[in-house]
Amino acid sequence: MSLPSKENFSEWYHEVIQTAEIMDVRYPVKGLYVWFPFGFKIRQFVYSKLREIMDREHDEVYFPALIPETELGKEGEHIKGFEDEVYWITHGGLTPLDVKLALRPTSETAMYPMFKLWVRNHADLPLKVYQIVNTFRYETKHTRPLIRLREITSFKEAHTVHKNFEEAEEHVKKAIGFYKEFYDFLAIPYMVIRRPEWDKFPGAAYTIAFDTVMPDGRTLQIGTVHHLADNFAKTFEIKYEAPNGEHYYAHQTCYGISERCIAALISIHGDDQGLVLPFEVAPIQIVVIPILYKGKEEAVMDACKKLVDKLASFRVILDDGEERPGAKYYKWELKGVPIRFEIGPRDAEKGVAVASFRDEKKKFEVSIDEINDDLIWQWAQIMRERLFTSAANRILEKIKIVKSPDELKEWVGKGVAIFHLCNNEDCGLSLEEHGGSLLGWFEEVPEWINLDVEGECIVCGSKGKVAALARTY
Ligand code: A5A
Repeated sequence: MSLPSKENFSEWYHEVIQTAEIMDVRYPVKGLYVWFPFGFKIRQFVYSKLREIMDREHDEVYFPALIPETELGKEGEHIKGFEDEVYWITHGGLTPLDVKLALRPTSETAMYPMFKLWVRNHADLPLKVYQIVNTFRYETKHTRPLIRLREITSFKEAHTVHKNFEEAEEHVKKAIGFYKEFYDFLAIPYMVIRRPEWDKFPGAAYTIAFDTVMPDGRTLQIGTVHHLADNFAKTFEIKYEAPNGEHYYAHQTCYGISERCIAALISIHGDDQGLVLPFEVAPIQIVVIPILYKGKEEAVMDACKKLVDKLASFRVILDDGEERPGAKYYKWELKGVPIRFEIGPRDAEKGVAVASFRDEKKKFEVSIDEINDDLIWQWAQIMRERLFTSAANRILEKIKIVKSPDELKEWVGKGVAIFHLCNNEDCGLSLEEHGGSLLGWFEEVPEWINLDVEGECIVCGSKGKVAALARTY
């Protein structure tokens, strides 16, 4: 069975998730999905990179999944933002609970009462922790596997505590750097955008988001970094004693990434044949396919085995099954195997293999003697750069610089509109009337978008900065 064309992105996505065995969407609860073994392996490789980045500066922790109503409700803005989305546990068996327990929608209110106990003195700061856990949100917008879940299974949330606003702000910049490194590794182009006031994280001073552009022109928020100032510290009494003996409220940050990173990975690099995965995160990195002809089997199999032995440090498969080569190509293309080698009788004689990369259909010959780890890693690096460039080029087709609200109105629905906008709320809100959401203002305009930073607000003509508006997932 072949996949729908990626032109019909929504159908393509739904099919590829199921047939490439990422998620089984047949679980009988809305918004909850099952990871297949193959999908879970992708998750493992993607998240081990995220862990590696986090482990450099954070300690990993684990906080409980249940939060008492009394804690969840303490920070006014926070609970206002989440009250529609919380799942409640009201009973233990048949006994009603004295205090209702929330299934964590995120863990500020699980962690911060404990941070109050952990932070006493300036020497306890900065405190930097993270956890990778499941969280629950009763989402009312259309649910989709990996994109909008009611059980987010792979929620990486980091929480930090600092002496003052400035130090927390320095850390916000660092967190943005961590996320850039992560998405560069996945070859996913992103925009780093400061959300407007009305769209910041409930309880935050400000929110900076990573947005990418999906093949249908809608954006996907693939991570957020929040400066919490001392809002939660005041609520949860997180104070420290300074060297001068005075007590001060701490300032905090938090930042999160979910399995949306895998949704982006699949959607942005995939094609009509299926997954296209960067080498490092592919569960199978290399496949070797013998092209067998009667009487010449042994020489071909020997050459294949020799090659597979040389590639022992990678996740490599020798596919010597009964299927025809075409069926094998099809199967491994669907799974996104980055490098394929074929060896037929004449190749075996010459001591070469025919190589091809998943993202390029070109085949080329390479001498088996010349294949080694360095060469493969070189290819992996080149492939990542190629994936990034072609993703950025496709995304650019979905981005338009607009010079007026009318032009914006024309374009919304097709993709992302980029323009200059002042910081007057009315100007931003007036644009949302044309459909789509104001994503906010670029923290820095990425090189691949190539646009002047200064300009006049397309609504009122006063001084503006580069902003974006799009329909979002
Ligand atoms: N505590 C902070 C970090 C927090 O919860 N931030 S957040 O609400 O913005 O979520 C972090 C990231 O999780 C979002 O940027 C988004 O990429 C992802 N996310 C949020 N809701 C989701 C959902 N229902 N399904 C999948 N991913 C989701």
